[in-house]
Amino acid sequence: MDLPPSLVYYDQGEIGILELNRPEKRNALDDDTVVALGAFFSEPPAGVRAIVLDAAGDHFSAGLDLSRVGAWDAADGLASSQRWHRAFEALEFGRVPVVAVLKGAVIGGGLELAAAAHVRVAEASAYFALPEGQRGIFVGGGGSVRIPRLVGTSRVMDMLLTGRVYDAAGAVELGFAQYLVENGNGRARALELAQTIAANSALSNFAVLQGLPRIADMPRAGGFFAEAAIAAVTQASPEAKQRIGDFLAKRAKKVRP
Ligand code: 1HE
Repeated sequence: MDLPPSLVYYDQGEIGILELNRPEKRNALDDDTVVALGAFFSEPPAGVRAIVLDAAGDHFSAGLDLSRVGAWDAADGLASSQRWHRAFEALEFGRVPVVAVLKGAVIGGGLELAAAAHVRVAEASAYFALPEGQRGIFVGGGGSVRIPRLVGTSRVMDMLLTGRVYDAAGAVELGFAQYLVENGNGRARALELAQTIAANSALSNFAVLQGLPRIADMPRAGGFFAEAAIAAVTQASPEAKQRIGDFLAKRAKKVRP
């Protein structure tokens, strides 16, 4: 796989691990990295059923690489933002569920990247901010679309206007991430979650990734119809027949608290 030095990929069987790898710049995201993320998630490695998105160093990502912005005119800024959009759409609407490990700075474009992942695990060190207002810019990586869907428009309004920073516990309570773990435990927890996800039917996971966010954007009638169509396709699959048969024959795990 052809990746820039700012990204490292390896797999552990069915679980892929993709690391942001520019810790000396706090994993600030330049366009090469963003384009490579898009290419990677457009065609994830064959055989991989879930991916853990982690980062080298103490910080997930300090967001947009601000050292590049000085040379941009409006056309460059538009092209860059749309590059981010394509890349993160490839992640969010990809074939493979992605579990992100968040620690240290989850800032600006770093939070936008995290918001495109499907499950987020926050270590206690993680902090979440959108300092765009202070930098004289606006979110450009899909943040105004995705982050309000996680935590509500009023919180994003406040973060952008006042630079408010949420710590990990507060962030998890509000929905920036779904899991809170102690420092150093994020990778292990994410791998555990990825393995659980990988054990699902691939068709169910695909239906969740493709269906859930789109249905959330639809009017009710369209949403119900889309849900019924996806439900019908999954229920008709041989794997569903097998899994449901296993439960009825008492061969499958029960749901326990
Ligand atoms: C960077 C970046 C960056 C660090 N672009 N180079 N994002 C921000 O406004 C966040 C800016 N960064 C920070 O507030 C801090 O760097 C951190 C809190 C993340 C980390 O602090 P610290 O003390 O650990 O590190 P540092 O010394 O500030 O940074 C280490 C190096 O990384 C340093 O470079 P050096 O050559 O002096 O060693 C920093 O300049 C560099 N660095 N962050 C470029 N972001 C699609 S639109 C999205 C819009 C946004 O993302 S806006 C938010 C941008």
